[in-house]
Amino acid sequence: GFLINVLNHPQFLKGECHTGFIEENPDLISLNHKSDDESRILKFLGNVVVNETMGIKMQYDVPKVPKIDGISPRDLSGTKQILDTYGADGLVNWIKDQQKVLLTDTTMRDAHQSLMATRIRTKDMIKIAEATSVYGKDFFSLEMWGGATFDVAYRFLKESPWERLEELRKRVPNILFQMLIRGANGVGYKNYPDNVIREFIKESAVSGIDVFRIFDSLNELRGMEISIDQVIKSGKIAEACICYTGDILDSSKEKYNLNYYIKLAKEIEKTGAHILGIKDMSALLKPHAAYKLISALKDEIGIPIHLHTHDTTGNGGATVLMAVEAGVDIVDTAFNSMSGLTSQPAMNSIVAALKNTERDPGIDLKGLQKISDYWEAVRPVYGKYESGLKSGSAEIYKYEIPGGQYSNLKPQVESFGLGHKFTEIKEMYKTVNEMFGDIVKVTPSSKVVGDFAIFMVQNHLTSENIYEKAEKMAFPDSVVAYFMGMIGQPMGGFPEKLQKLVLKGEKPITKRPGELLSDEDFDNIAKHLKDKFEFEPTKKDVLSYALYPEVYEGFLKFIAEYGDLSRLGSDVFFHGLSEGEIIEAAVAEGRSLMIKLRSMGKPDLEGNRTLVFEVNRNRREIKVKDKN
Ligand code: 3PY
Ligand code: ZN
Repeated sequence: GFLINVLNHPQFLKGECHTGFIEENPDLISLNHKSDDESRILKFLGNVVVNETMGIKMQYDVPKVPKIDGISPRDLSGTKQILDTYGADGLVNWIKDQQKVLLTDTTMRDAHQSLMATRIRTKDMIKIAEATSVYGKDFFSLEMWGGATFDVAYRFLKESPWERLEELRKRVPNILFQMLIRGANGVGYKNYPDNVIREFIKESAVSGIDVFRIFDSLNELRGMEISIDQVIKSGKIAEACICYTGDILDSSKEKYNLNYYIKLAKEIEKTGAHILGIKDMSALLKPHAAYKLISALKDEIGIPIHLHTHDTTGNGGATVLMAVEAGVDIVDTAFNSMSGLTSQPAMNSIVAALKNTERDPGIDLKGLQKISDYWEAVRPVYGKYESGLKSGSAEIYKYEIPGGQYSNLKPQVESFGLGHKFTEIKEMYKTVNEMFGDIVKVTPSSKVVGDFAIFMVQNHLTSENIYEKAEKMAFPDSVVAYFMGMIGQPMGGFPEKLQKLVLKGEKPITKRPGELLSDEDFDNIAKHLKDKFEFEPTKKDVLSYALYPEVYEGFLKFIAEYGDLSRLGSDVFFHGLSEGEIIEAAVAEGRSLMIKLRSMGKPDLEGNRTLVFEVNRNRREIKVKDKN
């Protein structure tokens, strides 16, 4: 350890070692690492206990991992082998040859993004990965990356999304991995320079992503073109989306009618995209509209169609079945215990419904049940992130709020002290959409509308009084960026009067933002990280910083302070331990500590509490500041 540490030290690598080098860098001595692990984890646990749980913790069952009966995922041949052997075009041809409807499981991405604020940790995914590769061997793909998972992994879970991808890839060699990328907004909330998008796609492909579902939050083709081009160049599958909004069954709504979608789909096909995605993020695609839309698209385009919807209204299953009837090639579903409400429609139920029909997906239900049972047992640990929604809501047709945003809006609204005004904010979301000229609402345009709605309610603004009352007010950053044209141009343009009010004299852009943003200097980022955090950053580290500078630095600081907690059980990570409880804390590869919380003292005059632990039977005392 010691020699390796010295050899990898940035100062050593730069040839800056003088005689005081080792004294100045005590962290080099790996003997210290052992006790460091211990102090860091106690500091983390102490903080959870004192400032979050007060030592009160429910009992959580350990989720049972189903046996795979001696089957090795390595021996299975699935869609991944088709892509790797025959290439993107070969895979597309294979899709077209299928009579059955193909399934994507979204459990590890959109399902938990939409049900529990994206909080599922890598550890809980890895445990079920091999069983998923066996019992889900006939899936088209697993959507398990992208969207909000990248940000949340670093920001809240303090783990690397790249490691998640790579660890899952090792365990699931047979099924295509799919991610959601927001076109020029990457996995973020703003447009990034073109070279960031290109390098991010390249690196994601190398780490294991096969299918890139690409969309633009305003349905602008030019916001997707760089991504589509790079995915094709990387030899992977480009699934480009139309984001569905409005209601094609309602002839009084003219802006987003059937012709609008057909025109967009044809343009998408011309880009060379392999698959057309229909992204129904807010569950607005009613069952008969799905039939109408997909039947029409099947007549108009030749590439396969992949439907993504949510069950927010309770009609999601019906929408999927009508789409299947109309000839859709692939549909998104989630294991039953992770489905429904703001998540995707229920996979097991859809598989059962299609048994003995022409488009039977041909998947064994007993195996699916085992995986679903696992996730059911995982969920309680994440209970505090669930929305509390108990039933589907037909109101969503009126509000047009995406699944992920809907479940997140309540806590967001509460954090502004406006919890009692939730209904008012939903109404305002609708009003803001009208003020904006009726736009497509999906990350990040949905966030702009949400931020604006909260701002309006907070400041007692209405669509009438805003032009006078808000003349001197600074609008939220996301709103200013939107009206500057920094996430693109909405169909029909910006409402001029509102744009002037928000921009206060600044001149908006009409070009594609990527044409104006200068390329990111990756070498400069690498140097910055190396100097500040004293490690050799990889391309992935540099990209993480390029996408989320503050979040990524926060992650590095957290790891330095508390250690790598990715191996810790989720019950301990989220709920600490109760007085008297003994836990086994895995702190490093092959290294665990037996930790018991013996007692928690009362706050002293400075507000510190003394916690007494036992670590591998040795008494350890620490002081933790009580922030309450
Ligand atoms: C995302 O962009 O994360 C979404 O899931 C949008 O629907
Ligand atoms: Zn979605």
